[in-house]
Amino acid sequence: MTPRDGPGKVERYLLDQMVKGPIHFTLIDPDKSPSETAGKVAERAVAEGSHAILLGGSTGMSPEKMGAAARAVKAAVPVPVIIFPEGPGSLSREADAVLFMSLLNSRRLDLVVRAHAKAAPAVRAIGLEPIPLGYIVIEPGMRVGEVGEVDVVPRNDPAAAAGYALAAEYLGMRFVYLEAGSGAPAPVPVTIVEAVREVLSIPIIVGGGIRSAVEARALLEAGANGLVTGTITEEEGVGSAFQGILAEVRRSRGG
Ligand code: 1GP
Repeated sequence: MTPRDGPGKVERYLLDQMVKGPIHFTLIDPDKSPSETAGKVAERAVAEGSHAILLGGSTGMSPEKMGAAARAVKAAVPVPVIIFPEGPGSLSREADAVLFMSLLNSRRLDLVVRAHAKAAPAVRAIGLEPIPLGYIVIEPGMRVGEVGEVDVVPRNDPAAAAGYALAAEYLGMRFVYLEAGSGAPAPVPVTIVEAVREVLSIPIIVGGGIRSAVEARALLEAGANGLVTGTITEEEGVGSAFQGILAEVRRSRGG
């Protein structure tokens, strides 16, 4: 056995940033934003203070498409480029890391662990940094809730969310992601973020349906360590709503 070195470079960057205050991830879908657009969106998002770029979102991603997007984003910005996978087809050595995530409340065993057993050797072979993460889908869940055959955590059941999150921490996962689903009409309820914060010592990332500064502030005050937005830049680019959300993140960081 060779002892591992612990968290990799990207994970250490995220944790170092999170110690200073909450951070923001810009999610870009390489299917909707071809590489040139992806590079431009990333550049403008990072200029507003976004801390990392997540690449992912659609089903049927190819390593070529992911690779082209990762290359374009890396050429445009100095922050980490992290794959938010929908399956093994999302993996590309051009990115810096991959959210190595288990969809904890899925009824599909492959999404809880089996796809991971197939993907792990490839992740190792191409030298992608895996970031161990428990992914918990909260009502309504949108497309990931359907495709992922998820038993969504009801919006009025913070205890259920806290149970999944604590199980993730006890299983050794190093981040928890609370997901309302891309394009959700409302983000994860603050009561759920508060309940998870209460029991967890690892960072909480929250995404899905965050469209305004008011929503961002409420989630940050509830204890989110990271916010993810995707739809907003797809629909409006880096406009006033995005800037408002980033202003809240900066404010929470004391800047
Ligand atoms: C989706 O949580 C992310 O996985 C982002 O959601 O597209 O609603 O911002 P939005």
